[in-house]
Amino acid sequence: MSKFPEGFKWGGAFAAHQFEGGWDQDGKGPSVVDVMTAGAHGVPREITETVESDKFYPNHEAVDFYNNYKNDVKLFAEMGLQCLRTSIAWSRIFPKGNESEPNEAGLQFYDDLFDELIEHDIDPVITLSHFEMPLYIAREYGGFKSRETVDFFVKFAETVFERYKDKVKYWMTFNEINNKMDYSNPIFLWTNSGVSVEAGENPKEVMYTAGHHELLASALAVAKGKEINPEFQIGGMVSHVPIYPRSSRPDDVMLAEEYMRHRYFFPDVHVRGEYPKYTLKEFEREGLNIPILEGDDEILRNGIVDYLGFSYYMSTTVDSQVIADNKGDIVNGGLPHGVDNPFIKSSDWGWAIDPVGLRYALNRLYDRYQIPLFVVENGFGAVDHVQADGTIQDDARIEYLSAHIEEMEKAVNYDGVELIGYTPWGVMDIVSFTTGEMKKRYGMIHVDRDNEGNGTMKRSKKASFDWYRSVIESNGSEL
Ligand code: BGP
Repeated sequence: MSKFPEGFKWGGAFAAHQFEGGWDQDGKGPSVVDVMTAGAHGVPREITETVESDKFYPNHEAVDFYNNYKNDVKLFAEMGLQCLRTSIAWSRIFPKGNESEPNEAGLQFYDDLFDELIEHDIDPVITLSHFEMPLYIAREYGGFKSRETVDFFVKFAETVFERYKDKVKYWMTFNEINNKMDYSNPIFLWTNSGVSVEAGENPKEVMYTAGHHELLASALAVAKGKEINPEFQIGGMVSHVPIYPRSSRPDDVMLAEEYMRHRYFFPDVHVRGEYPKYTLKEFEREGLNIPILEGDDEILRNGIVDYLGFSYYMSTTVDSQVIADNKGDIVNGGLPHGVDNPFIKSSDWGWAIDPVGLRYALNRLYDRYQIPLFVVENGFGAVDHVQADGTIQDDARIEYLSAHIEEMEKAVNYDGVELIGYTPWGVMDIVSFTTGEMKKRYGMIHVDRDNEGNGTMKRSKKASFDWYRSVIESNGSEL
């Protein structure tokens, strides 16, 4: 018995910079992540001025998908993937970002990759920008602080829409466009928008300025894409971390609600084509000066998305009392200063494991937007142990994923949520985004590569590989 609707898409998700490697191959320019060093437990990644020879940059080689894609696609096909979400590295196509002509070798790589996928009955699902802005634009123009970057992005979008119009149907504009709401962490503004906050600048104003430009860029790209191929389905993509009140104390409930606006602002504009009232009030209240020009409202209205893709890894919990005691500022940073939820366990990286939260997220988002949803990231980042015989028994990952799929099934069949598909994160081990480590693994395919860049890059199947294949084969009924 099939548990999911016919045509439901089972797949896997990646980002170019986390698995391709080949950072300077075939004319690719450096991107914002190419100057990010590796982190480790408790040691944040560093953004360096240029590439320094005595430092290790894990994304430079990543897991070398760029040179191995044919073999990897074979494995994805064996796993039964029906779609593969990845991004087109912007700086492969426009190495500096402001050229008048694209880099043909970069375009050819994605032509070859998409052909290979299609030949194996795997549909490419493409994110235009997944933390891969050309470094030059970030350094010379201040990334999305500047309105000129909108034009650079739209040109890039138009180029790839035109080139792959017969190969790709599902697109997303910006990956996790809303995670820069946590602007107190420089990594999010840098990777999301190519932006650094300079002395004397108001970080929140900088964040909303970059955000406004990205929302315009997204809307213009949607409109352009529809002109190029009306069959395109172009979505927004957000990170969704539901925020629970710690108690039934009305202040806790209201606090959670207010925090949730930080998650909702970007998708509200993507889907409704206009700024929500609560944000306009915030601008007014705090005297924020955001360069919204005449005509921008029309651009936003004309570029609303067809569906909403989102990542779901965890929930978080807030307590109004804790905030009051710490004199915490609820508008400083988008992600709340969460407190422990006694009903939920966490991963080794402190990410709350909450499958019911996925059903809750699907319901909240569907109630709010009434458009199809796509779970384009979900997964369990963990340390894997290779046994003496080379096998990896990743039962905790299987347990995590099956519990989330079960809740997703309830959202579809019981709650009536319209869901396009499910692409768990990093079905093959890749570089972790937040930590830059290889130690934090999501894959069902193991890659022999360590935190320092040692290893043979050999691929091998974990226990979850066969498990996921049978989930797909049975359309979600064998978990
Ligand atoms: C999301 C990003 C991904 C990604 C994932 C897991 O925020 O879209 O790029 O890597 O989180 O995060 P991490 O790799 O840090 O565990």
